[in-house]
Amino acid sequence: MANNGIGVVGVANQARVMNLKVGSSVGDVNACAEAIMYAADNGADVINCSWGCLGKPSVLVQAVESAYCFHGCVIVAAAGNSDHNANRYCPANLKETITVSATNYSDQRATKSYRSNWGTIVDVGAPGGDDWDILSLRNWYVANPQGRFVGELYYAEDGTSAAAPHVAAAAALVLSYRPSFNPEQVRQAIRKSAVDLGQPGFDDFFGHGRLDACAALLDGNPCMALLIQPDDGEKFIRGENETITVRGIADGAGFSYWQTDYDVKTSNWFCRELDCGYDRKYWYYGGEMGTIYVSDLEQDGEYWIRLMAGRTAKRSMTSCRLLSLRND
Ligand SMILES: [Ca+2]
Repeated sequence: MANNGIGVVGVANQARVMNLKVGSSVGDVNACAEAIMYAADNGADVINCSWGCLGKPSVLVQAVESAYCFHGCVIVAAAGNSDHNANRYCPANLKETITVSATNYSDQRATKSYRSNWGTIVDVGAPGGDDWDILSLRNWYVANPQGRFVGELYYAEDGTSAAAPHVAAAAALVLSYRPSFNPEQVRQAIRKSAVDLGQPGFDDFFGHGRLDACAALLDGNPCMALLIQPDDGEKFIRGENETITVRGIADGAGFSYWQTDYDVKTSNWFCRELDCGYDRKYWYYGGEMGTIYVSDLEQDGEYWIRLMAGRTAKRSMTSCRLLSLRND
């Protein structure tokens, strides 16, 4: 029961919860994949993954793709707490998942107990606490690290594992309000309504901003922008790769244009527009949206790519990816 002065309450407190155990202190990647499939097969609308592993194990990739494509599940993933690029961790690094970094009480990056992961793959930030200040139900197998038990039943936690469920719950609210939304529309509604923090516009740490669950319910027709190629963090080698093909999705009600551009990662602006020769007034669904010629990239290192899709420049959605170019 909410608002009775006892314990904690979730963001979507009327959502039904399916708990699936995939390990104790350490999970097994096959069990994680099986749990995702079990949840999808048994009607879960939203799947929260407050865990991750290195790389992109094929069993996880397949489970997430299947849950997303065939079951229409919204899948939320914690970015991780290692102060690394989140594109190293699965399922945060999969294009199907909504990837969540952690913010603190002051809408800043949490730094006291964990340092959230970051990167172009981050969709939004959400409250993840700082200095063990998110109250959660206690796991009975856990000892009492740093005295973090609160009373009999609760446990003080923080990190992106605490941040991701806020977004999963907001996704449940969006779906309860707009049941016809597909997972991509839910993601775009959450992104578009997020409160911009840090560097203006999309940035490496807060993604599109900090979750605003109430505002996420307001737009019934968000435009969609999603880059699907190249993969975030994909590496290209000068001499071996001559071109880099960009593909993505641009769609939505009232959609009127899309644009792709790129620039060196260190710059704040995306100033090199990709001229693809296609008509940008029409929606795209996985089509080619431009080609980057490696010979046009003067220096080796990291580059951003951005897709904007929308009704007007001020009301556009963006999707960003990172690529790296090497010389060997
Ligand atoms: Ca920002």
